[in-house]
Amino acid sequence: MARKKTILQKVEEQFETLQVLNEEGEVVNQDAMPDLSDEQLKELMTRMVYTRILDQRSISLNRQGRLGFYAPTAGQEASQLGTQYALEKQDWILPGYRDVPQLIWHGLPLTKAFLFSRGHYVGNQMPEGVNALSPQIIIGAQITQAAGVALGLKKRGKDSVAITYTGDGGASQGDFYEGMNFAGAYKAPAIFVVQNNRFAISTPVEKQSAAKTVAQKAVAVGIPGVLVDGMDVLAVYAATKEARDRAVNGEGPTLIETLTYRYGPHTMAGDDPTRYRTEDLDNEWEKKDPLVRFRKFLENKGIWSQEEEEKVVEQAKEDIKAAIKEADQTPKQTVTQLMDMMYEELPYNLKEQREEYAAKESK
Ligand SMILES: Cc1ncc(C[n+]2csc(CCOP(=O)(O)OP(=O)(O)O)c2C)c(N)n1
Ligand SMILES: [Mg+2]
Repeated sequence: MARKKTILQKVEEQFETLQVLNEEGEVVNQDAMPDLSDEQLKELMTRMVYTRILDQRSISLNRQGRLGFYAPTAGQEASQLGTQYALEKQDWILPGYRDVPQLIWHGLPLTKAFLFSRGHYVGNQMPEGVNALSPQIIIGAQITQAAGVALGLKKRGKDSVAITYTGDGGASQGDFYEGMNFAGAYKAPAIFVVQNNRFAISTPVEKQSAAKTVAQKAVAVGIPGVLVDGMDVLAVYAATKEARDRAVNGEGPTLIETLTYRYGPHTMAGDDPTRYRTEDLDNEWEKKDPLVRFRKFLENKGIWSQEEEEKVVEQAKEDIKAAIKEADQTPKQTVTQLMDMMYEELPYNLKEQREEYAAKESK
């Protein structure tokens, strides 16, 4: 006798992966095709190519000792830039440590991104008009903050949303549920993006949760959850655009899970992915590469060429060179500056230390 389907099964089976482009760059879901002009499609490709170069250069600069903390992004471009492209300038980004590309395309100058990597306070100061918090290192902490920022935007009657990013590991944190639950209850205009790259450092997603998808976790808090092919920039864009439209229409938050993969190590601090991932798995995911499939799609449309891509690569290299030079010329941060940035009023023990450092720095 066939066993009756459990409630869990019924819920989980509803989460099909949204895809617009298959691995060959062919449109497999015309209904979900976003309404983007040729220029906008090219802009998306430009951003992905540029970001891939930025990743390669950042890894080299880190190895040369010219950058500090760096979390590689290659493989995740469609998830990162497809979501960001659906935003408006007035929207707020609350990123995790791997989400520097979204900040850059939201207006953070490259120089500041490099200074952030070096732990320089200037890298954490967003320029006027760039609505973003600096990247969160504490896993999951930005989720509750995003719910709060979104509620603030709603109370002020702003036509904007708060978007936040975490990973498959972050989705196991208490903050993740609390933030989504709160935003759902108050219909706050928030978008929660979980970039499921299958690993939290070395812990595979299967050990993270018994749930088949992260997207289904939206059900418990009463908000829509969408599962998206995170290697397909058009699907990611389409899902985020819809989430943003819902949010500004007062319909509340959305959870988006993007299925993706990071090609590189977790960070440049020394983990070795060959110890927790197989070559077969790497190869399987590299076949899904977001740049390869989007390039095929654009070339088939006759709006992209190798020459065009070369220009983007050259531009990226030039910009990076100039930005790292500018970062090098930025005066080193002092201990007193760090203290002054942290406290409006220093506690007495730090006042003493500040005096000591001020004396040393003036020498
Ligand atoms: C609260 C907290 N616990 C542990 C860590 C250490 N840590 C840094 S990254 C990471 C894994 C996060 O994985 P995931 O959420 O999947 O994001 P990914 O790095 O894969 O993008 C952990 C455990 C931390 N930064 N904060
Ligand atoms: Mg992960």
